[in-house]
Amino acid sequence: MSEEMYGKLAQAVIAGEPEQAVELAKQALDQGLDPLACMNEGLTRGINRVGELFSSGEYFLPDLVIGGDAMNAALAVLEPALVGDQERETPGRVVLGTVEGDIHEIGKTLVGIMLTANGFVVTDIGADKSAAEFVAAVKEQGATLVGASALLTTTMPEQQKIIEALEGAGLREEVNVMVGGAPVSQSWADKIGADGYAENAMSAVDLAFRLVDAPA
Ligand code: HCB
Repeated sequence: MSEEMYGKLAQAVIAGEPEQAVELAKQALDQGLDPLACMNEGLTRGINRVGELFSSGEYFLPDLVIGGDAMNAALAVLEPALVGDQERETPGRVVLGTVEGDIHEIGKTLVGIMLTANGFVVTDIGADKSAAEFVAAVKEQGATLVGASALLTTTMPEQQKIIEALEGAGLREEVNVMVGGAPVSQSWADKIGADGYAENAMSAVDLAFRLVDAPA
């Protein structure tokens, strides 16, 4: 039954049907399915397929938009179940955002949800945010960890600018930077001097615990 539901969730994203995706997400929770599996096996599989269809020229920009809308709408339904009740002491404060020039927000939002679910205090500054905006948020929140997302090869260099801006502000010693996003890799993270790279939201949580030196 769960496989069938994951398939339907994926299909709602591929077809770009936000209302259907929301309805299915509600049904999945009612049926007691694991929200994380709904995310990974259903919605994420769907949005990855949308990306493939876009790459192969079968889908166009509007298809990406409605696929993203469907994913975001269902994610909002799953979010409370993913986050759960927060009662323990926080392992750390994180500033999270998508870099300047880049409006992709789904992956970053998902990372934020999973970090929150694991007790981190997350300030999500949104998408298309400059290095200066990241630094301002770090100062305001007293964060010791930054998560910077980039989904375009053309916006990846903005991650390096964030590291440089933290250096310029004299904050680099106390603030770790983790980078992610579909085109980002460990070798890119090493090249720009980031403290870590995470391939997905779950590995971002593991990495965050390691970087703030707190037990998971
Ligand atoms: Co967009 N887009 N897009 N897009 N898009 C991609 C990213 C392409 C790969 C599609 C393709 O060509 N196959 C491509 C980029 C090519 C490249 O540079 N290599 C592309 C393009 C070209 C574009 C436009 C330029 C299209 C155009 O206008 N002609 C345009 C860019 C606009 C801009 O940003 N300036 C554009 C626009 C859009 C939208 C707005 C229509 C829509 C986003 C909607 C939204 O976010 N609200 C969109 C979408 C949906 C995609 C795809 C299909 C899915 C992205 C996504 O949400 N993935 C994507 C194809 C793909 O990536 N497969 C396509 C799902 C999430 C869960 O994965 O990788 O974002 P994720 O995040 C993971 C992981 O990377 C990691 O954890 C997350 C959770 O597991 N992670 C972090 C992410 N950030 C992290 C930060 C950390 O610190 C740690 C871990």
